[in-house]
Amino acid sequence: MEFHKKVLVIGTGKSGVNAGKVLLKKGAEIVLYDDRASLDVDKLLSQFEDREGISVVLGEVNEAILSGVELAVISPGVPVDSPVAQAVRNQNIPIWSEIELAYRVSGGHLAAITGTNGKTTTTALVGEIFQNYTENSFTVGNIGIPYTEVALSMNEDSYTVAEVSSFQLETIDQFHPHVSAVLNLTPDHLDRHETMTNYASIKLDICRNQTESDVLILNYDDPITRKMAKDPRVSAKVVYFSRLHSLKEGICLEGEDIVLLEDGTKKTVISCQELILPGGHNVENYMAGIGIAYYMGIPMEVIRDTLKTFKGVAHRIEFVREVGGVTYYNDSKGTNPDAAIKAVEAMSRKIVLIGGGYDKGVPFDEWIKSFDGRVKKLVLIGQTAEIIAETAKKYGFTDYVFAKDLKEAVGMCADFADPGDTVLLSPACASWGMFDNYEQRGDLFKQYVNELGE
Ligand code: UMA
Repeated sequence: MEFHKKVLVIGTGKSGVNAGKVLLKKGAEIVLYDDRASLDVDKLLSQFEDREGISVVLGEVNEAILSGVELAVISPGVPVDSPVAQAVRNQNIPIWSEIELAYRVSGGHLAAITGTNGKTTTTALVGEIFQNYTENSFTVGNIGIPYTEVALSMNEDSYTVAEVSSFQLETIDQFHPHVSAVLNLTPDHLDRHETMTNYASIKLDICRNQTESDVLILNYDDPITRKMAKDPRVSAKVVYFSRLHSLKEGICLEGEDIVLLEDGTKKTVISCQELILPGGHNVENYMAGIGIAYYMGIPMEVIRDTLKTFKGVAHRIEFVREVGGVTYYNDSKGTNPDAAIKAVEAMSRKIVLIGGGYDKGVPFDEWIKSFDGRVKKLVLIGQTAEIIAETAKKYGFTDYVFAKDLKEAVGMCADFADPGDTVLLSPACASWGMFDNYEQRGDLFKQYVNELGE
């Protein structure tokens, strides 16, 4: 597919830059747009082989930037109701998500995973299974590697697993995975999607181009994803996984064993005893990963071998070190209350918890309720610190303090924690505003923890 067109690329982070490179290689002329007027243009352009065919527009949007533009490719972080996206729509110019562009220019076997939590771990697991099956495999998307970064290296034999966020799904068109999965749905990103109904609906769009020969994996234990099977957009075969119920078809537990039931036959996949990652939520991630890999046609032996060795991902309940009998865990990926609840529940010791960050407009009630005697002190940082404190007070939890930044928070935690306790960074909030991303927040946490004396 060639693009002899003028294309507006909205956002110049890693999605925008890689989308731009793909478009240039495919013969397009590109206009890079970013709302940060102060952006360093030389630094931006230094990421491209040469500057031919590229123009840059920064700051406020005016209609002139759309002159001759036939297509826009939008980065996930740019809202679809932002002034630039609205201007594009007003002129009836199609807007593609960066993953849509990648999908159109790539090929091969595609699995796509969405949901509120567990998608990075599940994507990493499926990616490792694919890798153990064929070197011609790719792990892309919200996990941190833009799909467009590697799309042109794919061919019809490639196996790709993409972690896709609601932000990326909002502007798909023909994006069509053979196996898709919606792992669970709890409040997140409501500042952008406004209602849970809208957020859930965008997530289910992952399957809207699938046909009867495709598979949609859904969590039976989650009331929202269970009901999705009835949505008119679902043409794919639905396969449920369940940790809490016995199923006639799908993936579930039989005692300690994870089993896969299909057309009246049962395959025992693995015993939970053989799995490395702790917590019930990880059993769900494993189950989803098994289903996705199996329906992508990967032999069960490859799946099983990978399950036994898979060690999870950085920043997700990641052990950092033990100092003076206190263990430190980095769960910077706990960017919403539900993810943070899972981290609290996975800890076996009393917790000194660091929480707070960017305000996505989600309630913190369930998170505070999950403390339930487990959290002995809460150290609050960021934009949401006051809101969290107010919620905590409502439930009678007053053991909180405020820290001016993450460094001070780590120091306070080291003082509050006694031998036998755990210090956990699991903020229940996005990192934006204080940090570039959750990786930077987690890396800094690990750095400050490693700087603590013995
Ligand atoms: N920008 C604008 N206008 C806006 C907003 C942003 O011009 O209104 C510009 C910024 O100035 C910046 C650029 O857009 O220059 C950033 O684009 P981006 O936010 O889409 O960031 P990328 O670097 O392209 O990273 C994106 C994802 N970021 C977001 O969804 C916010 C990354 O997910 C993803 O790993 C990457 O693409 C590759 O696919 C991160 C994320 O936080 C991890 N995801 C959310 C989550 O997991 O909860 C959805």
